[in-house]
Amino acid sequence: MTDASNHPTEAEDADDSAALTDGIHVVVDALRTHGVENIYGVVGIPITDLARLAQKSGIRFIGFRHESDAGHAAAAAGFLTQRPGICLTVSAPGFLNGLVALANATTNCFPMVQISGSSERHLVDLQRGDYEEMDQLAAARQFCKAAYRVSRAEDIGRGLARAMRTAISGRPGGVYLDIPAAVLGEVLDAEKAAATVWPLVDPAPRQIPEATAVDRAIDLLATAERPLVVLGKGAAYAQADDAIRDFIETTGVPYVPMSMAKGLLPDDHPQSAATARSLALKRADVVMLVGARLNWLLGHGDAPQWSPDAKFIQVDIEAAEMDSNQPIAAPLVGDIGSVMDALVERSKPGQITVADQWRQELAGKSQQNVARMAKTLEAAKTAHPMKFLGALQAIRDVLAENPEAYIVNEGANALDKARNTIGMQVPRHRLDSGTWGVMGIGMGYAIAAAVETGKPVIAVEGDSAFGFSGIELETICRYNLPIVTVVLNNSGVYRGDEASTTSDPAPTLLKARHDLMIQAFGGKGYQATTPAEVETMLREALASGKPALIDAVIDPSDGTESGNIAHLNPKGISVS
Ligand code: ADP
Ligand code: TPW
Repeated sequence: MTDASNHPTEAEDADDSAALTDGIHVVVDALRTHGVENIYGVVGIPITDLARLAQKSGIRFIGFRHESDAGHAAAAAGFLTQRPGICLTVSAPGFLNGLVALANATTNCFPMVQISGSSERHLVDLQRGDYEEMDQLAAARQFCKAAYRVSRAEDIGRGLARAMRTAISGRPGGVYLDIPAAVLGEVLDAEKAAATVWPLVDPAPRQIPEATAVDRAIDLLATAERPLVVLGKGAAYAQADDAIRDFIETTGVPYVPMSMAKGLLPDDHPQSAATARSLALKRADVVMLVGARLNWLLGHGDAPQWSPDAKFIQVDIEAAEMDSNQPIAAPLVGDIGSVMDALVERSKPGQITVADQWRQELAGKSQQNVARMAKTLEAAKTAHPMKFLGALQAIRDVLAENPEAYIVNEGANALDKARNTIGMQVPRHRLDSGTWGVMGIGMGYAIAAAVETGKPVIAVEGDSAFGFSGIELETICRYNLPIVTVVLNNSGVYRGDEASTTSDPAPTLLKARHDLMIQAFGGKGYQATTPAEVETMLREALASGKPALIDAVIDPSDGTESGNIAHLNPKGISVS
């Protein structure tokens, strides 16, 4: 109905606006339909209103200082929840900053979706020099599991459905979703738009292994004299904790956990061969890999780290992973929960046994290693200046009082030593540098762990590692998250006692007061010079439930270059 002057009446005005929507609204609708609770990102053109609307609709938007950190947070959220973590970035530089995290998530098999705004297609494609111009889709493709672009607002629902399903199904990974500014601004009929958004049915279906494949693996394990299970972070991700424990305990097979699989069974479990790891790998004759790849972290399965006669069983959702390094005698393709259930169901009682001799061999070596380590640990408790192991034992003891707390860990020595010193009691409570050995995950992972679980987090950081994401202390304080960052400060990338050969300083670090950094943002800063101080301060900081940072001053001469992986440095002509 119109009035005499042919202008719409007020009622018609209201009807019209109710009947229209735009790309931004459809994106938020789709995110809500997929049950997204948190978005990690950095705002700017063209996604600021998208972040605002998401927040208004009840989704929590965690605004970061750098997209790489936001991306790492989304990846960690994916690992912890089995739902793709969402990272939102602006065009070109913001997109590229996020891409490191998307690639890292893909490498680690964590489900995540990076949604990025992008500039005007008709300008980008002719390289006419638009604001933040870049062919983002082409750039992203090689760094993630899949990359998609939505070119019409009516395809937003489809694009999100496709991105979410791809990220989470099969081997999880990172997916890129490009949404040009023009699509975000496109106006469309609200009713028609609503029909373009749909939820996913069974996005990560169980994948049941073939009975013959299960029997083949059981038969091989039954012939083993020295069987071994290796648990990887895929096993942690799978959330099949009971099935894994059931299989390990009913068969009695010893196991070693990869770093992020620690806590799947408590680290003091009698079947853990972690303290006899080298011997276990070298002597095992049948090895069952559960959600762990035979990549560099496991010496590619090669001798002499492994027995040249070892036979491998591999449990993995990705069929193409089989034989990537060693012949796999018994591939078990399926999801870990279904495979472990099938193994328990199909093995006859007593069919898989473990000889006392093997158990004793491992236990003997373990006792030897633990006794030798005990002396080093004891000495570190009183050493001054403080050693890594002094501070780490203090953290270990406080964590034992707070097993629900999450550990995030990066650095070189700070990573190797913390992994071995800090025992985990609970599954999926340790997040670290992972498959790439990447620095910079620290604050992002810590923020995601706190946001997704509401539980306290202890970020154990090398001082160099911390610097990659340290500015996110501001984010931690802004959202008042229960994160205690402990900087193991030996004033160096690796060691801190390197002298310069020129007038410029050595390429390491200053003796810095990281505790003052958090004070700038309103958090609590501590400086600790003894293990006893680390312990008291950490206990107090955790109890407060508020952001804190402990700068733990470590002997600059403690630690080695590259930590445990110094052998990977190329050997040419000596520089020193
Ligand atoms: P780690 O570094 O701890 O050894 P990796 O990252 O190398 O572990 O291996 C993880 C493996 O787990 C990947 O090959 C991945 O395909 C697999 N995976 C992830 N989720 C599942 C699942 N639900 N079921 C089976 N395999 C899975
Ligand atoms: C994105 C190379 C590996 S470990 C490390 C660097 C720079 C820091 C080691 O010093 P830190 O630890 O953290 O003080 P510590 O305990 O040994 O003193 N850039 C990226 N990733 C990696 N892995 C590097 C550089 C590196």
